[in-house]
This record gives sequence, C-alpha cells and structure tokens, in this order.
Amino acid sequence: MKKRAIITGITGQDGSYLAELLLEQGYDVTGVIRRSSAPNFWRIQHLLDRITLRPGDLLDQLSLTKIIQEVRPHEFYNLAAMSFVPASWDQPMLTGEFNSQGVTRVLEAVRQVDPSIRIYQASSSEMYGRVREVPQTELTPFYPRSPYGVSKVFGHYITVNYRESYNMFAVSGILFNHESPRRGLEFVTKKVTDGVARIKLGLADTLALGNLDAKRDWGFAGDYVRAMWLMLQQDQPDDYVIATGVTHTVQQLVQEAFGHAGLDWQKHVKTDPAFLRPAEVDLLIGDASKARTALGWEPKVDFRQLVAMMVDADVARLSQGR
Ligand code: NAP
Ligand code: F7E
Repeated sequence: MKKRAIITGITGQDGSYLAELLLEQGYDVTGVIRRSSAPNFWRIQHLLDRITLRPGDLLDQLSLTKIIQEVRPHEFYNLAAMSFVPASWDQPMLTGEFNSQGVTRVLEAVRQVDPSIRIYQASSSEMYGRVREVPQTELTPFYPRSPYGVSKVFGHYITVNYRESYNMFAVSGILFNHESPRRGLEFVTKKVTDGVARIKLGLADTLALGNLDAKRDWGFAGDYVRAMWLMLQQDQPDDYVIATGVTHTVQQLVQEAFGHAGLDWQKHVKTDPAFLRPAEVDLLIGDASKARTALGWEPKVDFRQLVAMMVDADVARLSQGR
C-alpha cells in the first residue's frame, strides 16, 4: 500500500523539496494551498502532474479537518508559516495566528480525525535568539528576539504538549537556516546571489544590505527535508536540531558569492539602515550530533557549494530573462 502524506506550505522552498523526496519514496502527496488571485506554483510546476493540491489555510480549522478526513494521511508535514523575520514586526498578530495557533489547529485537526497520524512541525533556530549556549543543542534554552521567534516557540511547545498529552507521534525539527536556488528573494542568501548575478550581467551596479556581522549556520534545503522525513520514520517521536555545525558572517557570504562570480564585493555592496532589525540574532551555530547519531543524517552540501549553486542558478535564470 502506498503511503500518503499531506504537506502544508508545499508552494514554499521546503515544501517543494519535500514533495520531490516523498514522490521518490513512492508516497501519494497532497499539498495544502491557500487561495490567491494568481497561481504561485513556480517551485512545484514540475510536480503538478504527480501531486494533488487541495485548498486550505492555517487560519481555517474546518479546511484542515476536511482535508485530513478526505486524504487520511499516514504523515502530516506542517511547513506553512509566515517565515520572513522582519515581516513579523510589521504583522505580529498575524504571525501568531499562522505560526502559533495555526500549529494548534493542525494538531487538533489531526487529533480529532486520527491521532495515529504522524506530524512534523517546522521549528526554527530563531527560537534560540540571544543564544544561551554555543553551539545550540536540543537542550539549549530559548530566548527568541522577534515576534517570529516567539511564535515559533509556541508552535514548538504545543507540539511537545500534544505528544505528551495525547501520546501522539508529533515531532519538532529545530532547523537552522537552509537555502537553495528556490529561496524567497527577500532572504539574505538569495538577495546576495541574485544581486551578484545582476551585477555580473550588467543589470545592476549596487546591492544594499543590513547587518553584515550577523552569523548564521547555513545549509542546503534539499539536505534538510531528508531530516524531516527521517524524523517521522523513527520508532519513537522526538525533537532534533538540524544544522551543519559551521557558521559564517553575512560578510563572508557576500565575499564568497561575489568571489565566485569574479567580482570585488567592496565595489558594489552598500549598507542601508532600512535593513537593520529592531532586535538582532547575532550568532547561530547548531550541534546536530543527536540527528547524526539517531537518524544517521548528515548534510551533503557545504557552504561554498551552496553559495556556488545559488549564484550559478541566478546567473542562468537571469541570462534567460526570467
Ligand atoms: P517559505 O518558502 O516562506 O514557504 C512558506 C509556505 O507557507 C508557503 O507555501 C506559503 O504559501 C505557506 N503559507 C503561509 N501562510 C499560510 C497559511 N495561512 N495557510 C496555508 N499556507 C500558508 O518557507 P520555507 O523556507 O519553505 O520554510 C518552511 C517552514 O520551515 C516554515 O514554517 C518556516 O518558518 C520554517 N523554517 C524555515 C527555515 C529556513 O531556513 N528556510 C528554518 C527553520 C524553520 P504561499 O505560497 O501561498 O505564500
Ligand atoms: O537573515 C542579516 C539579517 O532574512 C539572515 C528564515 O528562514 O532562517 C531565516 O531567518 C541574517 C540576519 O534569515 C540583510 O539581519 C543583513 O541576521 O536571511 P535572513 P533569518 O532572519 O535568519 C530562520 C532559521 C527561520 O526560521 C526563518 O523562517 O542576515 N541581513 N542584510 C539581512 N537579511 C535580509 N533578509 N536582508 C538583508 O538585506
């Protein structure tokens, strides 16, 4: 019998890679999409003949219950969220509705239809915020620094709580920043690699950025969705940190990306206070030892390969006028 999975956030970066992985594993994949006035399928265009899309929204409990009743999945991956940290200061209430109560709605819908369905919740290294420990593990206390981080802490603990209250197989992956050519344009990696490609092709001359000193543990999204799937294949539900264990500053990212294209970053990069945040997360570096040991997971793409992959993809895309 084919396994069935539901993915919320299938139109996003991670949803698209996870759908590919589950199809390769022989799953029937259903994606939850929210209504929009125009299709937003550029990341899953190549999968549309192999997946099923159903309308639903994290704000609408009934839509979630209906999809779960009709699909009766074995696994439910909750990847949908308001995921851009700066936007969470502009819309803190909506961020909480999506990222906090949205998770409760998912858990409650699963519990009511069939509590044996396995659930993955997309937790985040942003929960560590002003870090209490270096590197960060599953046991490091949280100290979020944005409404986004705060909302994800709620999502994390409500998942733990449903596991402990109702004996559900509900797990949280605490994933550090992961990127790819499918990353949204506003995130710093993609903004930099897109900017490099534009400058290389003579389409732009400068790139404006915010804090160049922030440090992030950047990995490849394709590697990280494998960890999500592995977490749901275990005998016991548990939470895991997923990270490379290597950190770089935004400036090192910039140097690497411009260097890969044969450009001098100092001639093109400007800083603009408009991109600074009200409160910053200065340093993230994860210790994924537990996932390496228990899941047999390890990242395959390192920082240099990731940056090269993203710059090359953006140069190719923009060269074709897309
Ligand atoms: P993304 O590219 O921004 O995708 C977010 C997805 O959520 C999109 O498909 C979006 O749909 C959907 N969505 C947003 N609000 C929704 C709602 N109310 N109802 C239904 N769907 C909704 O994010 P990502 O990078 O793939 O991240 C996936 C998840 O992992 C998110 O929960 C994020 O917070 C978390 N996370 C990401 C990282 C990272 O570095 N990428 C690290 C840790 C945790 P539309 O296409 O309609 O907007
Ligand atoms: O910022 C600095 C910025 O927006 C990274 C989300 O997927 O990962 C992501 O959150 C760093 C920050 O990602 C610019 O101040 C400098 O220190 O790419 P980002 P993020 O905020 O770390 C976590 C794990 C998630 O869970 C989130 O969903 O880069 N930075 N200059 C800049 N950032 C942006 N966006 N734009 C700049 O111009």
